[in-house]
Amino acid sequence: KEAHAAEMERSFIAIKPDGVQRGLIAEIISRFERKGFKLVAIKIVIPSKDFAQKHYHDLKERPFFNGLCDFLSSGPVVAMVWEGEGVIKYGRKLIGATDPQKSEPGTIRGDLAVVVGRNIIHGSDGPETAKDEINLWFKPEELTSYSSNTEKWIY
Ligand code: FUP
Repeated sequence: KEAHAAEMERSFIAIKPDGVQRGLIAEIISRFERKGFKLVAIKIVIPSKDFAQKHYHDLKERPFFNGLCDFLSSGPVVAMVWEGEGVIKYGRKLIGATDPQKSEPGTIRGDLAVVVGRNIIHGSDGPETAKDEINLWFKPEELTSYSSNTEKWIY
């Protein structure tokens, strides 16, 4: 079956400052890559607090919002866009439950994190948030579109 890159689903995935500081960039990228998803955008940035508040605007009424935004803007974040069939939902599966105490072993948070305030990775939770987050973090020209040789063996 032929897979057309232009129609493929995309998700925004970010390695938070704790994941970067702990040296988990390659480990996390590797899990998405080995699954068969395709990396179409990547950069490392230190978001401002204002930017972090925009990213987490849905959570602005929550008691942990301020601390969460301080944390996200405390250091470098690896911002990425991953592409593939079902990448939004399955990406969440790879990531695991929000609270690492409840994440299954085998998931990124289950294997690599301990507490909810330091859960190392973010992934879009649906098609609308994926679009919004990709638009917030990336300019259109930063998103690539390419076919890879392995795809004919994945799809
Ligand atoms: P998730 O989509 O799994 O990242 O979870 P949420 O969007 O619900 O939460 C976003 C971030 O808020 C989490 F990654 C960690 C933080 N958070 C807390 O610090 N305490 C909580 O009780 C819930 C979330």
